[in-house]
Amino acid sequence: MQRGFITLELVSLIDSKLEAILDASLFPKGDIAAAGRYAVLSGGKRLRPQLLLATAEVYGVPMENALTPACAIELIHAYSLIHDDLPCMDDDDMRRGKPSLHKVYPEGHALLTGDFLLTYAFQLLAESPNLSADQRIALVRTLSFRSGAHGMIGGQEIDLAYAGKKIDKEIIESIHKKKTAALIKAAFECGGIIGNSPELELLSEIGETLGVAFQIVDDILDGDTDQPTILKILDVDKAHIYAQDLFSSAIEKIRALSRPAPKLESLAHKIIFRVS
Ligand code: GRG
Repeated sequence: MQRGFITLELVSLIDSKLEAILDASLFPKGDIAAAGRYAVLSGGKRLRPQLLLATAEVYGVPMENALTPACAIELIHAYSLIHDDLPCMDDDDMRRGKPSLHKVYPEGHALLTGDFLLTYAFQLLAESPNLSADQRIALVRTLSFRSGAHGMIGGQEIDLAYAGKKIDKEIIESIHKKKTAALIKAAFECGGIIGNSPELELLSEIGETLGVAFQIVDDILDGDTDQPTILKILDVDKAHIYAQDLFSSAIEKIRALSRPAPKLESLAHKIIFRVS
C-alpha cells in the first residue's frame, strides 16, 4: 500500500515509534510536547527515516536497532520545517495541508518546539538501544555536522541571502546540496554507521545525488519561480532531464554497493517519479 510515494508498512513502523517517543506521559505538562506531536504526527512522507532504515537493512541490521535513529532524523527534519515556516523565514501559513505550527500556537512556542525537537533528536541518538558507544557517537557527529553550518543550516543561510536576487547554477547547486541533500545524505551515512558498512563514502555519494534529485523534483512540483530554485536557470523539461540523470547516477552507485539494495532502488525510483 502507498501513502504518497511511500510503502505504508515501513511508514507505519516509523509513525508508531514517533508516537511512542512523543508520548505525552514522557514530558512535563505544558504545550511544547503537544506542539511537537502536532508538528511531527501530521503526515509527511517519512523519506529520511525510510532511507536510513533501508540502508541499515542492506547490512542485515534488524529494523528495531535502527528505528530510534530513524526517528531522530525525522525530528530534525520536523524542526527545520517549523523554523522554515516562521514569519522571519518563509512565512508559510500552511504545512502538509494543515495550519503551520505558529498558526496554532504562539510564535514563541513554535520556535521553542523546533528547538525541543532538535535537542530531543540528539538525546535519542545518545540513548539508542542495541548500538555501541562508538556508533552512537558517530551518529551524533554525522547528524550534527550534516544539519549544521556545513549542511542544512548553511544551505538555508545561502537561500535567505539570495531570496529575490539573481542566481546562477553554482549557487543553486550549493543550496540544494546543503539545504536539502545534506540531511538525506546523513540518512544514508547513519544507516551505514548502524550497519558497520565498509563503504560509507559510497553511501554518502548516493545520498547527495538523490538529495539533489529530490530537491529538483520538489522545485518542479512546486513551480515557484520567485524562490532560488532550479527553474531560475532551467526550463521544466531540462529540469526533468537533470533529475533523471541524477537518478541514473544514483542507481548506478546503489548497484555498486557490496550487497543488493532493492529497497533503496525502489525508494530512489519513488523520489524521482513522485507526483507530490
Ligand atoms: C530553518 C534550519 C532551517 C532549515 C530550513 C529544510 C529547510 C531548511 C526548509 C524547508 C523548506 C524546503 C523547501 C526545504 C527543502 C527540503 C524539502 C523539500 C523539504 C520538504 O521535505 P519533504 O517533502 O516533507 O520530505 P514531508 O512533509 O514529506 O516530510
